[in-house]
Amino acid sequence: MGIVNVTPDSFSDGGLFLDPDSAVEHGLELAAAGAGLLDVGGESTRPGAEPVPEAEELERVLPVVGRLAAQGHDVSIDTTKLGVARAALDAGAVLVNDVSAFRFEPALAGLVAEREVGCCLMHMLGEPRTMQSDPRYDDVVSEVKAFLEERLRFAVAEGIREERVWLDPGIGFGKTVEHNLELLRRLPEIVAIGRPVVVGTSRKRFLGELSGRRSEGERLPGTIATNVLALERGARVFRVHDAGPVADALRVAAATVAP
Ligand code: PMM
Repeated sequence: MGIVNVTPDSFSDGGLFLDPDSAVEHGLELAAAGAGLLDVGGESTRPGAEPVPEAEELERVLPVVGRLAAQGHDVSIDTTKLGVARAALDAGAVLVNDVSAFRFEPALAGLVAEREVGCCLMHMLGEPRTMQSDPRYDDVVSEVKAFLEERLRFAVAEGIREERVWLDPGIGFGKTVEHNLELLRRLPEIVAIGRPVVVGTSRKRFLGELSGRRSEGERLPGTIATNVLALERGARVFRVHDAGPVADALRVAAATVAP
């Protein structure tokens, strides 16, 4: 899953692909480098980020989704908003990536059911504005797992076929470095839910803290290490900025993992 952030303020690539032409070009590069799904987002979810009005988010993402889908690429829409998801599906997106797992707009589940598309449901503690202020858990893995199981039940109750649901522990979303590491170490417990698991470690701050790499662009080795280990522990979808190098690493790693 290649990341196409059409935002002025995402933590590692904010502002780089804000105009549709450069976002589309970037999406095409990610696809050529090995991304099988292009994740287009118009609202930053970095810690402390303020929500973006729906009209603005639509203006950012719609032309990009439409053009990438029209060129035959599978596109997911990274949004928590019903109106944005609906317009993106109309424009050809095939999956809704909702970092709130239908908590912010429960009616999104009905839309996904009705359109018979896929969805990715992610764990986040609270909301982006406040999630990193002293996150606490008794046992982060059991709590994230229980949350994802509950959201999966909700999705199915709303009419979404279970086979269409991916689950994501939400690395960095209301988690300390140690919480992220615990989730990655015990990823098989999340995989045991029985749905494809998505991981998003790409360039994230905890990699910087572990490696001493302050600049996001220097965190590719940490990104590769965590994605390869996540693959070995059962993850099946890898949300990344650097599709080429990560795809190479995953291809080689996959060849050494028992099928
Ligand atoms: N991370 C970000 C945004 N969307 N979606 C999923 N499913 N999983 C993630 O880990 C995730 C996400 C934040 O990263 P970005 O600002 O680089 O897109």
